[in-house]
Amino acid sequence: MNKTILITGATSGFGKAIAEKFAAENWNCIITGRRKDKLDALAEALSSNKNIQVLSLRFDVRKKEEVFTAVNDLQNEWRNIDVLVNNAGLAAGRDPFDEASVDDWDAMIDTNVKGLLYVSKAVIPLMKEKQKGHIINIGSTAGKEVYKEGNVYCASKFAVNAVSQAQRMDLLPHKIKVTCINPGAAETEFSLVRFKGDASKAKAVYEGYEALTAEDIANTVYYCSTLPDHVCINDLTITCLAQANSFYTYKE
Ligand code: NDP
Ligand code: 8X3
Repeated sequence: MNKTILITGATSGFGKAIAEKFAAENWNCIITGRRKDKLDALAEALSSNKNIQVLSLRFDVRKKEEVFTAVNDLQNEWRNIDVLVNNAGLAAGRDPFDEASVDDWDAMIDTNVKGLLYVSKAVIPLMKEKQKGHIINIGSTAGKEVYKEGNVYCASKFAVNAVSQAQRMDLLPHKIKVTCINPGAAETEFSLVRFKGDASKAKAVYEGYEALTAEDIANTVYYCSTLPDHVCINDLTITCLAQANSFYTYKE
């Protein structure tokens, strides 16, 4: 029987690559996000593998009701979720603390922290029922060391790190694994979103070195998900060769 993965933020970047990787490995996929056109296109592409089932759920992780309704309404055949990847997230702006926008702060805290809490809270009962499951939270190097003008984005990823540690302890009695994966810079839509559509500013982030790709992260998530039952990667930081930590990248 196929295993099932639920991925938040599957419409681009890491989430999309994770869906493609797991679908190629014959996992049933629940793909989620806000952009319907992107979800539909991905669902159609994944469904070319006739060995798997694909379900797309459109919801905004910031909206508690939408999250709980989507998960609670899952049909029986979709309630057996083996892996949840809490990936949906964003950086909004990169400004000194005193100049940053409060709306940007709200967007990051609401999505990266509260969204992750809501989705986890909705899915955990399904895993508890079978006393098995794996939650993979996408943190960041920004959750390991704060960098200049990273303020609230970094804070939101420090929170992901803390929540992952807490989940791991509290969910142990239910045999639910919790892994926090902390990527460094990877070229996705991330910087385009951060710089609000400014493509040249976004591109400049990845100039002078070879950044990670979304596929690198998908392969890492797949590795963590397919270890023996008694093995759990608790915390994993992954950067490209040129990046030493959150604030030092060697650029040619
Ligand atoms: P992308 O911008 O390419 O993808 C972000 C995904 O999150 C999209 O699918 C988007 O879907 C979804 N999303 C954003 N807001 C919401 C929301 N409110 N409700 C539901 N879905 C939402 O970025 P990445 O793939 O790079 O980022 C994925 C995760 O990885 C994020 O948590 C990010 O912080 C983290 N990360 C990224 C790094 C990088 O350098 N790229 C490095 C370290 C961590 P839609 O817009 O359709 O809702
Ligand atoms: C995304 C990577 O370096 O922009 O979390 O914070 S970075």
